[in-house]
Amino acid sequence: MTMRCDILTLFPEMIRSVIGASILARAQEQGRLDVRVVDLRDYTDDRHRTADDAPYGGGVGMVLKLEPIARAIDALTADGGPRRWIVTSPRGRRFSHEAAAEWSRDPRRLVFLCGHYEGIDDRIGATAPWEEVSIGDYVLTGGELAALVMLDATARLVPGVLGDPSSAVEESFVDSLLEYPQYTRPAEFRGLRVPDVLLSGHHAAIKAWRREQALRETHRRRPDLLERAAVSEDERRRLDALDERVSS
Ligand code: 6GU
Repeated sequence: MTMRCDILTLFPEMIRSVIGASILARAQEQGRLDVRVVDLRDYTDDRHRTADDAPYGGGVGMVLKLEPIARAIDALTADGGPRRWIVTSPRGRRFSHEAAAEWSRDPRRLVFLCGHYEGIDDRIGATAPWEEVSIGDYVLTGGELAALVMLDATARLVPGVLGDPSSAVEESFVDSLLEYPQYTRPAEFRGLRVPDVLLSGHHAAIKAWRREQALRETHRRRPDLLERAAVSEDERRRLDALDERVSS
């Protein structure tokens, strides 16, 4: 499988530099990922390559102009291939692991239009069936970082992108538990020891310890996740018992 996407941006170097300095570069070389970066300024028609302008009606900030985006879309869709249209916006629905998993299986090219908070001329709504997506409740200077976050989270779920097929693909948030703690060599450093059970070679004991740690860490840090997690009656009782010890 290959993830295909087009990223429409005013800062193409920002996108290229991040992809070039990450595992995504290898994924591109191996053909698992095919990212095209489109510089919206290439679709402007004035000497200054103007892609934004002051808002009608007044107010602060600049608004992304309609024409460069519409022309970039025309050039993009000349091949007629199916596409999924995503525009980054802090007012969009919240991006999540579930969205990443769904996008990673979508056979369409994903188009990411990197917006800016002051906005994009609202008439882009007529250019394609855009889905507005946000990465969280804070405001970025532009949608590039948001698009990169979504690209990265999605691409790592495409089979082969991470190399080892079983490697971490759907680790956290799928079963709604946080990860258990990890350790690597040395077994002791400045008196800090790795838990004995991990050095024991007893696979069943290690598995049970990891499960217990994942449950406890989730209970402590993100109790909201536990509500939809697959947790047995017995495990729930043990977690409740932890609370009683704390409050007494
Ligand atoms: Cl998708 N774009 C911008 N500009 N800011 C954001 C965002 C997106 N998500 C959270 N903040």
